[in-house]
Amino acid sequence: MQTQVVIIGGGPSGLLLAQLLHVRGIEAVVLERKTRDYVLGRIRAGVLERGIIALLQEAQVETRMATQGFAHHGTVISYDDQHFRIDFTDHTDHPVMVYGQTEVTRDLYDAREKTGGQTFFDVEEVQIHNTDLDGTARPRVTFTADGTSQDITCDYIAGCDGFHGVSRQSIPEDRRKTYEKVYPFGWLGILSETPPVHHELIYANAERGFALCSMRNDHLSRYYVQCPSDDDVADWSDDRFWSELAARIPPDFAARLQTGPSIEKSIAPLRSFVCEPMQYGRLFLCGDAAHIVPPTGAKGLNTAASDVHYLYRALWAHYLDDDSTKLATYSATALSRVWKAERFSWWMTSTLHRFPQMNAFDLRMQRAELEFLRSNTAAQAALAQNYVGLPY
Ligand code: FAS
Ligand code: PHB
Repeated sequence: MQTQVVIIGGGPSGLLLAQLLHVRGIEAVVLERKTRDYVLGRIRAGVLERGIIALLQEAQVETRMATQGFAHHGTVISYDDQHFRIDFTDHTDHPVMVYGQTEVTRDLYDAREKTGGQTFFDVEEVQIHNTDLDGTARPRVTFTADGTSQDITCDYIAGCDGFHGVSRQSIPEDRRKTYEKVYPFGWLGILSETPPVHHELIYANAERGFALCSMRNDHLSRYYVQCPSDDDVADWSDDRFWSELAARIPPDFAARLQTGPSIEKSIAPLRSFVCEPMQYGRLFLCGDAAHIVPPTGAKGLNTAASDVHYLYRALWAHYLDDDSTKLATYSATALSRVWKAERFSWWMTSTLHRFPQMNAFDLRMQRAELEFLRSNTAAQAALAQNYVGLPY
């Protein structure tokens, strides 16, 4: 087979890139290791920055966001049983949109199917060939689908296959450097068909650990509590979860917490990770294939979107204007914003979580950070600008 772009990974990065390229008449083939239902079954991000919302519009994706999304103009932060609100719109003129990653991915799959673009599901043994630093040769991707071996020659490969994919590993080890910080805790998350405890998100720093109150809609709540990284989700009954959550949020919120059975419950590890560079010849990495953030700043999906924005514009300039300068500088351009998202996610995680090894001084520093945030307009503006999304 021949095509212009092979996209490895049918998650939000891969699908958004495929849709944007389609709108510009650029052909892409998507390879996804799992089934569509499996991909849609993963409960992940919940908050969209203005950038990904604009990209979905540019990709002509008919999202249900207008009817099922919720604009949030601020968030609540609590510590030591007190809480304060940070107003996004006051500081940035932008809200964020609460609309689950699952819904974004569903909208993208629906759009993909309408284009008739080729998507292979359940692929196995994906291998990348013919990539070199100069990008002289046209790369090839081999894989098996339905037991049949396939071989695609293309102009470019977009590695959108997440942290455990093949793309990053296909860059020779001596040509890539990785940066990593593994946090000494994870997030236990549940989904419950209960009304959210508050109409905006609550980020709570409590003596017993971090908690986050989020939602998907008026009758579907998403909650998280910090837990030891080696905890087993089987040890967390719903009752234990609800009592732990209630103990970590301010009493006035805890008093109106509506509990119910969990319909999804899982523990996600927290890490910060970046691979440099994000390209090798004609292979380009997007999203979790290149970087991971702790979800505290709601930057994972949103930073994948900014990578896609840069790669889409670079491919568009190449194919339509014969200008390959953006392709040559993709990694540097994307990494400049990636590192700012890494910083914000690390800062939110460091400020809101209780680390096992914190001493009395560390705790006072954390409280001073939160006191400064509560009392200083510039500090709140800085958080708001990062949270709604730095410009592309
Ligand atoms: P993804 O991992 O979503 O998609 C990669 C796709 O590639 C997958 O469908 C995978 O099956 C496929 N694939 C892998 N290897 C392949 C191969 N060899 N061949 C073909 N296909 C292959 N972000 C937030 O902002 N907020 C959150 O609350 C949040 N929670 C998260 C919880 C968990 C457990 C995880 C893992 C991530 C979470 N994230 C969160 C981050 C998440 O939203 C990612 O940033 C987002 O999914 C990135 O999208 P992709 O880059 O498309 O990667
Ligand atoms: C979510 O709703 O899943 C969510 C919201 C904000 C975060 C992380 C997760 O920072």
